[in-house]
Amino acid sequence: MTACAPVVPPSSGATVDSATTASATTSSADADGQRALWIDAETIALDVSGEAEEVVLQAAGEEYVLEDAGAMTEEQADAHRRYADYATFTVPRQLDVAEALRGELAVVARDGSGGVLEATGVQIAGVLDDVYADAADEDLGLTWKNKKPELAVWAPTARSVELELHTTPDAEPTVHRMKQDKRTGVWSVKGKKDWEGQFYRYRVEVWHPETGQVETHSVTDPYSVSLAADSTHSQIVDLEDPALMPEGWEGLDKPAAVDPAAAQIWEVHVRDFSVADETMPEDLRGTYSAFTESGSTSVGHLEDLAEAGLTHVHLLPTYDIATIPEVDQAQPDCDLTEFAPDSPEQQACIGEVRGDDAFNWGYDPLHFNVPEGSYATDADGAQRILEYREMVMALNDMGLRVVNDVVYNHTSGSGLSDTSVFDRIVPGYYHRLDAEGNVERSTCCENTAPEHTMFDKFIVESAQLWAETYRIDGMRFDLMGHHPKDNILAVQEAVEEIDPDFLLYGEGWDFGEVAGNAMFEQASQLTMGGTGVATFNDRLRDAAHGGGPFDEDPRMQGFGTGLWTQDNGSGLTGDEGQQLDQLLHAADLVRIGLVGNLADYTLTTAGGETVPGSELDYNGAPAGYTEQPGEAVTYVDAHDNEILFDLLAYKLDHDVAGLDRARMQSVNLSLATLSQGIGFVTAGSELMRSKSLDRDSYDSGDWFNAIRWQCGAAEEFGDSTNGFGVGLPPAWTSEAKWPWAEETLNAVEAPTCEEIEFSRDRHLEQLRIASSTGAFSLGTFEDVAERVEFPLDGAGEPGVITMTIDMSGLDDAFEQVTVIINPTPEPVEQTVPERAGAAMDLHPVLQDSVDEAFAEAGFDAEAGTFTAPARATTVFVE
Ligand SMILES: [Ca+2]
Ligand SMILES: [Ca+2]
Repeated sequence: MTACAPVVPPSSGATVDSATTASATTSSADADGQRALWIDAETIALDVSGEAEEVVLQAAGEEYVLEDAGAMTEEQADAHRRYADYATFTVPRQLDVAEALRGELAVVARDGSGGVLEATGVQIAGVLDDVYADAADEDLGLTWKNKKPELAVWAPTARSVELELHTTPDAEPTVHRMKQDKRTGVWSVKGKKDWEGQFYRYRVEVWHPETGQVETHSVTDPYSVSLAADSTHSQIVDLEDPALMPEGWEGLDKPAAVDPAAAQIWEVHVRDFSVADETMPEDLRGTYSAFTESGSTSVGHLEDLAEAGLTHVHLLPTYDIATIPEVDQAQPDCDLTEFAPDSPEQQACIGEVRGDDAFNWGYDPLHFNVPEGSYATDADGAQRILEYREMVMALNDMGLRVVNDVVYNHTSGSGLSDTSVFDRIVPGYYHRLDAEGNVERSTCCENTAPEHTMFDKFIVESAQLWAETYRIDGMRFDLMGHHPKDNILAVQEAVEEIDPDFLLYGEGWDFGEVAGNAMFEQASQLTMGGTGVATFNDRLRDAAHGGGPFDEDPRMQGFGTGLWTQDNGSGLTGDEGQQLDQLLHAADLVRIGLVGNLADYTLTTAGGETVPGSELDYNGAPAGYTEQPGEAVTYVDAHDNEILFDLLAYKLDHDVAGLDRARMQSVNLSLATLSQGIGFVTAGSELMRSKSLDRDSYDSGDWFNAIRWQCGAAEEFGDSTNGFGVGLPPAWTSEAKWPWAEETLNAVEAPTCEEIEFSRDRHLEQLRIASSTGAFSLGTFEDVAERVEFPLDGAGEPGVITMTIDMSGLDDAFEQVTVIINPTPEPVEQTVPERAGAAMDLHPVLQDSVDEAFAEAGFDAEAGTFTAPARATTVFVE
């Protein structure tokens, strides 16, 4: 559920100088926290009950008596839902609001005898949005006019802002005045032609609540488009410069549009993709440029996937990341290949250097509009821009569209920290504060506030920049439920102007301070239906797995892991009767998942009830919540939590071995690939990729993360075929699971190279089946409701799903499609009387399957009986 992990500050490559000067201002005796909210130019809200006789604002060394304005208006209460019961007070007209906002503020409430009831600081986001509303229409960051750069930064509370210009990052800067527009709070400077290529920072003098003092610091530009290595300085670069565009970029033929319901996504980390590929030139391993190396094993595999029907490559974060040093990266100081499969040594050795090594997932944004430098062959400056575009172009040329994982819901730092960019320019504005004035951290990190005008604007413009200047084809919003729905819809409108087929999806989880629409209407699973923005579908995922990602004991079984049909002896699922009940409910959840979790799709449950998806229970929430099938991202694994092979290692009975383990991999992946929703698979699961049971590999180094392309033959990566048994998973995320990990690493064998090839071939077959017909991407609620049926409902063989798709009149490929999903250890017969007399055949792809078990598949036309092999998804067509 959480997409990010605790951030380890980089020990090298601090981004900016720390505060250089500070001067005391008038201080308000004993004021603590920031519990007063200045919500618009005239109004301050405060949690005081009736006994306050006098409430005053202390600003600029003066005290102003506030007039009691009673309860919040309805509009105010809606805009500030968490504080709807606060009292409001009117700010006197003689107060110079702009001036007051440049210094320390305190609100003091006193009772009738002068006793202090409350003395606290003031949150100012609301008043800034009101007073400087016009800033929303300004161009910020770097713009070019007649080949001359202009720089603009919004800093309404700053006392001064100057531009420090450096010919190189190490050179002494020349300092240039910036002019403030008092109406918008924007400071700007017009540059000369020869500023191009130079480096800069803003020298900001601003009162900061963290120290209660005026601080002067040099800060990079949040709107940076290029950076020096390790993000020490922003760089003045024209993204339209032809030197930063690969040959053919302007005339690039984008792949044809794909309906979301037909999208097949492969989620990959830039470094994992190629760092262990020995056929990749060494200097390109782990880089953007690796994707351009046709002829390498990794790219050849991607070409095979594309040819079979993969449509999108989803890249884990590629904006400027705070936690990967871009130069001088540390290496583990030991021979990782020499330790035992269940040893704690590997993770211990990686743990020593993990803060400084080249690996992190990257859920710790530093600059949102610049590609990360460590993935470029030269981290210093604009080379990364060119190489990023070359990557996009290479993927597009394979017919693959590119999706960026974007993490606007938090930043790496806030306050005065070295990784704080926004908050050193407009302190207290860009992050979401709690009632005390502390930054909310429910995302794991410093939660941002997209509900504030200027961060909403930033996100929309950032998305536009990636869509327009990097020509990406989609975005995945990390913890999208932490954004207002309006913010995501504004992004959608903006990117669709650039590309009407831009794909948008995100994590629509509902938790933290925003949960239940507590602050605004969120962009969550239950609110995004009908928008065309998809959300990850945890319902099918959990039903297939059994249990949930946060179980203490990882052995709980589900639909795809042997529940009831091959018990693993963990004792977690009760007696046989209880197991059967759980299995039947899990199968119901998988069925609604196969149709894209449509709220209004009607199905008959195992209990015999006929209900719409919205009334099927998922842990107390509605299982069905979408309006259109393409609004569900259907998946059984992702970068978060155990990868599929490891999940199966924990959950499947240990006796499942050899090809049967590969078959279980494929039958689970088929749930994503052959669903009506968006199909989503994490890279390498088709190759039985393992992370040695690591459930959160965000900082586990290349060793636990890399895709092992040479099946145990890449020297530096040891002899594990797939990454299984390369040590106990890292203690910093997985130590609590070590007892089970140790047992599992010893009891389960890593797959053979032949089994891995088998798994890959089976996945390619399933992609080919999905792309051979429109049957698995009908695209609309109406077609799905009319054409997809589960004729045996919950009443067939327990743990087996039979699905029919009526394609008459829809495509040239087939009239009828019947799918038997059978993760059980036995072959099954499923009789569908309606199909009696039909001429159903095994799908042509399966007639040539690498799995000889499909030879046993068959159809008895007289009775309408399908025979399907064990541990397989069998597709019949007419
Ligand atoms: Ca970086
Ligand atoms: Ca690291």
